[in-house]
Amino acid sequence: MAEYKLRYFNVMGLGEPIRFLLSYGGVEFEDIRLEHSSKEWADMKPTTPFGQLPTLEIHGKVYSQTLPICRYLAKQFNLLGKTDLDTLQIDAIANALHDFRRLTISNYYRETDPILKAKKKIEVMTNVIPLYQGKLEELVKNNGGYLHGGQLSYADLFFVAISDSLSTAYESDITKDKPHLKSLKEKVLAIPSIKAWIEKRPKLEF
Ligand code: GSH
Repeated sequence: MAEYKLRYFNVMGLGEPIRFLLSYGGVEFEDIRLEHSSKEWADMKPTTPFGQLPTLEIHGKVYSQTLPICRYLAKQFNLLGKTDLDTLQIDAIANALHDFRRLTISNYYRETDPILKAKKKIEVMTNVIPLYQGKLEELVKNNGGYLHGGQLSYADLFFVAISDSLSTAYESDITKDKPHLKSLKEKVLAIPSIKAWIEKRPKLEF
């Protein structure tokens, strides 16, 4: 029986960075996917730590919050850099990526009111996406092909894990015209355990 159980909805979303990390670490996990409007989720919601998913069950105890879960796994797999200051910077980048996804996917792309969505689209396309694309490209350019410290960290895995969702909202490849980001993405996708995960995961839009 898997000692790790990831519970999330049937989208890449915030579950995907955790799935990437578990795959990277070679950890067997149960990938439990719920439907957002299901009775199963309505019944489960009040039993979760803060009423939301993802949660990761480890040896029978349920933990919540994407970034701390990623950070915990990153520690196990040596993806937090060399020094405490490296870790501070890697955490900051991962947190910024979490914000980038929230502003682009949760706030704009999943907006159901068409008038509001059109308004949010202008802000996201003209301000949010160019800002994050530019900042991330600079980081990779100045850090030897990784987001920090010239070596793979969980921030790199986080970026690549959310990049397909970002591309869906952007209606184009999120690494388009950003050669450093593009090559980072290719490098991460070439890691054998990540490659194997991509091949077996469900094919989804975001
Ligand atoms: N701070 C949480 C994290 O980073 O994990 C946010 C989690 C979150 O926003 N979860 C959403 C959710 O559970 C899906 S992406 N929505 C369903 C609900 O609130 O009922």
